[in-house]
Amino acid sequence: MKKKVLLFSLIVTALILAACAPAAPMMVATPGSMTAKNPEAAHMMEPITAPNVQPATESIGGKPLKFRVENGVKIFELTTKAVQWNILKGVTVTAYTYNGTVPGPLIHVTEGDHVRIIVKNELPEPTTIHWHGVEVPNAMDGVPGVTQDPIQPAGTFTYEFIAKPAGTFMYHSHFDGDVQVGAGLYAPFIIDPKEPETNPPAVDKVLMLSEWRTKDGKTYAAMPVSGMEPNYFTINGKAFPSTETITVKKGEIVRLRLMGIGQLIHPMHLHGMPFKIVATDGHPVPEVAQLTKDTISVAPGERYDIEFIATETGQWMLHCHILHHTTNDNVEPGGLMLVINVVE
Ligand SMILES: [Cu+2]
Repeated sequence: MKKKVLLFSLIVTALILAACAPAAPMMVATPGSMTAKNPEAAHMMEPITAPNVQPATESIGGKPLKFRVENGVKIFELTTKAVQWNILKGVTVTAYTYNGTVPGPLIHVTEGDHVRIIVKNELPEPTTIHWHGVEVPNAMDGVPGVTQDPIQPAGTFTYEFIAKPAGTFMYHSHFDGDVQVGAGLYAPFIIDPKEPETNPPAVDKVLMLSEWRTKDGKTYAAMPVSGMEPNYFTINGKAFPSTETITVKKGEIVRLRLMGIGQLIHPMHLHGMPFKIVATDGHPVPEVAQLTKDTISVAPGERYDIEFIATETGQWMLHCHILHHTTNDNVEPGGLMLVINVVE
């Protein structure tokens, strides 16, 4: 009798467990993801397009964004829009931008500043902005479907927060990020410390690393996916030799703020002079812990502030050491290279 009861309870337990288990794996959407418009092709496979895309009116991205002050609040205005962006002589991409440039304009503030950023969306699709690494209130974090509704085409949204901590940060789209960020919706965000630096570098540059895919006059969001691989690689929206040459006087301190905003890792190598890693992801590295290196791998989302003294005159290369990334559409030299010109 006892055996029968035991067998019966075992069967009941098994039935309950079977009923509770899901019949098929649950589909969990990535926050902010969007269903492909064309079920035959994932959204990332579609070219970047927008009606009446015009050539960019500016040729250099990442310039400081002007602001106005009202009642102690620094007010910045951003407009997301598509433009034709030149990455190299004879090579133009269709880019999604902040204010018409790649990268978008630099937001440069001081720790503790009250900032308000008014975003107007002139893209043909929704968007949001995430303040990458900045310690913002949750409602300002820019994740569609989680912390806010997407900003619809022709819509606006106002972000407001106290800028903290001091350091090297970025802002970028968080809506269809695999497409929109690759298409150009990224920019630097620098928060200076409240106490000015005692020995600021003579040269202080942001270098945002990213990738592009352009074929037959169409632009696609580059990604490490078969058929979507990049064929151009850019520093601040430009491929070598269209990248900026950084000129510095012998003996001066150079700070480079490397930012990985593409979808590939880039081991950036400096010729001629070693550097120290003085900040990681915006946070200062104590002096005793600062590694001396000549190559630093910058992964997507990471920032490294590196500093060196320009001790040797000459034209010194800074380039990615995945050497395919120093090509333009498979032709060397190109891509992630720039010259640091140390003069007397
Ligand atoms: Cu690389």
